[in-house]
Amino acid sequence: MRRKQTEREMLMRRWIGAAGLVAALCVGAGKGTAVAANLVDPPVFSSQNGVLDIMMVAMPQPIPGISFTPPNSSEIIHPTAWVYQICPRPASGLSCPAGSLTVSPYGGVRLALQQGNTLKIRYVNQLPKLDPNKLRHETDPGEANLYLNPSNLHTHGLITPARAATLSDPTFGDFVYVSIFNSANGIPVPQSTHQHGPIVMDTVDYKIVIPANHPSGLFWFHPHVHGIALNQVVQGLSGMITIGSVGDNLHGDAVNSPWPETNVRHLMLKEIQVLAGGTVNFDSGPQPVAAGEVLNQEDTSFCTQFPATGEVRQGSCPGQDNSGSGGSNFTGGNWYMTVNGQQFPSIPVAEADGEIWRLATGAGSFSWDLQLVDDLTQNPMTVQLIAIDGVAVHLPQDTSTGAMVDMAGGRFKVVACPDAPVIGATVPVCVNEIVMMPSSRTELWVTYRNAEGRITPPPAGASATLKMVGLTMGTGDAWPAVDLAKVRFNQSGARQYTSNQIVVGGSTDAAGVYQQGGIFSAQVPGASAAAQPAQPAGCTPLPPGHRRRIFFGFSDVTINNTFALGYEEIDQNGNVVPGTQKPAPDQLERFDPSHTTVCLPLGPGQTPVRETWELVQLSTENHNFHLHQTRFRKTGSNGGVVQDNFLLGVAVPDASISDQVLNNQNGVCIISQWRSGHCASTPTVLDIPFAELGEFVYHCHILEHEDGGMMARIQVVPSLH
Ligand SMILES: [Cu+2]
Repeated sequence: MRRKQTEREMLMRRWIGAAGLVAALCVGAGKGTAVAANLVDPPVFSSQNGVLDIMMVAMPQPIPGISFTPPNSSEIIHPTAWVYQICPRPASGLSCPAGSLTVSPYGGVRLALQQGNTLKIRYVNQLPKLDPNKLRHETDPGEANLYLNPSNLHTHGLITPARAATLSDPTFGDFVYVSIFNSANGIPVPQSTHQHGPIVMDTVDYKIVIPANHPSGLFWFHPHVHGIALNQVVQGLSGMITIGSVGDNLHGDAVNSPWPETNVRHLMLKEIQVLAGGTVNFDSGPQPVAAGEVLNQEDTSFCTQFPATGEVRQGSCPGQDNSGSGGSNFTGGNWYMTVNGQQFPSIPVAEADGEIWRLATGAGSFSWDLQLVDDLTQNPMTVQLIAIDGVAVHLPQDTSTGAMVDMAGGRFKVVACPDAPVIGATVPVCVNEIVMMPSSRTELWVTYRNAEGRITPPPAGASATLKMVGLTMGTGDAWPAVDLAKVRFNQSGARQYTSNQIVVGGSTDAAGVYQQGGIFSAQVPGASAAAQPAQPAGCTPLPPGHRRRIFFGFSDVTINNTFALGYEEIDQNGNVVPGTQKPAPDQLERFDPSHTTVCLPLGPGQTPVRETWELVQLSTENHNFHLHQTRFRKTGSNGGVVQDNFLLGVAVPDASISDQVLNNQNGVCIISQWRSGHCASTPTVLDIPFAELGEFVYHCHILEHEDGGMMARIQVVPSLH
């Protein structure tokens, strides 16, 4: 049974834990075999006296937790990931000193912040130069420098300004348009079109102030340079951020006990394709690859989607030969799926009251469909859903099961919560299957439950397998099934927390952020009319009753990989406002960083603005919608499910245009076909508050699609009044 720790003890132990992780992984790697080690939480960097001041060096490093043996070889290869090496910021220089305060785990770290803190990061790019023939977007407009491997940082889900550096303040806020180049790779050539924004050599200082009224929750960070975000995230660059603590959004019995704060796990799911050698097909044609090389421009058909009869996949699936259908031969390679950088770890659940699991994904394009399958019955176990995308799932008691699923965009399968009466006018949400598209976060109460979902002491030897059960994205990618971890329920002793549901909700929950003083209600800090002497042309408030409509599809339906977005404004009667269509009527466009699609001022007195957006799917492949610097909810779900990525359904073209769809791998309609009823697709309608200034983006978070152009620029400016 795990010893309970006070918060103070946990703070003191965090650095020790960081050093311990590195040591544990090295022991396993030294034996040259996969070790079923217990899952270790990511190393934690906590703010001190209101500030977290660190250096993050993006750099290559072998993955100790993955031991790959190529075919016909006894050699053990630890594939090279790109990791963030992190340390407290040194007094000078651009490298972290050797020692226990410096960590660089492939599995990622957690930056633990509190409301009102300042996150200061000296970000250093030491990533290697790339082979242009192994990149997808080298010939796209403005992407000629991508082989130099520029990077930057986005703090996903944080509600903070998207601030560029100025002469008076050389630090950046959460600003994705800056590109940081490693000078060792050569000097980038400025582009005449599609220039991303500032080019900076080697290092940038970020200063991200967490508002005092920022919601508590689980967030994450990753690079966001358009055209190469997929490659960098897939090769390992991501980590977690937490604001506040789990208990901030729990109440009832839960806060009167040291549990659950002391029984929290953080699980970062990552996946990486490792090649056996030979040749692999890239957009440029077949290219030689080395044994152990990482394929960061992922091929979704690397493995068969489901294992053959009797095949066991523990943390990886074997590469298959696709050469018969014109693809690559991945035989001998492995696609690894890890938790905190560990391949198929054990997770002992020993606390009588169970544990809170906070899951994040460091995925580029990969979507997980997760179940915790009881090894004895082979049935998915019931867990209580605590939060999604860092927001407590606090639903009114009259919320129907169907409404829950609808509000959440089909992100989980709801089942009964036995013996869990309504407490405090909220209903618990129990689930036994969870879909996590790229950028999703999910928080769960995991404790042993029997086949009926009832909490009960586990029988001796009870265990379950955390499984990715396989997921197909409409007519798009088919992601493979792989077992991720073994969970052992060794729970004993008396329960201290005796309720059968955790009551979620708190001052910063879905409803709290809109109340007086909440981040979507209070005046926006730092905004003033004086700071904005003139509005950008056309930057006016959306008239009352009007909506913005975003189309998800292709800029050219005859060509694959031209992912794009369309835009129009519609009036209170649902009619298109003439002249608002971008780039033009019936057209979609690929991301152009020099082109602002949406601009809006804050409300009178520099207050947050709420808008209604409609998302229209034109593809028969799923996408998910993400908008920086805020979060959103489906209209009609007041106080309900709030999130920062939303799974879009798929378009259903009718027979008159099905040939066109069949001829296209991903399937897509054009806007006029949707208008004329030949492409059935119900808009997703979102209520979106804007409470931060700056220039940022909205996009599909499947990074293959984002890099391909399914992204657009948005700007929020101060009000003139
Ligand atoms: Cu997409």
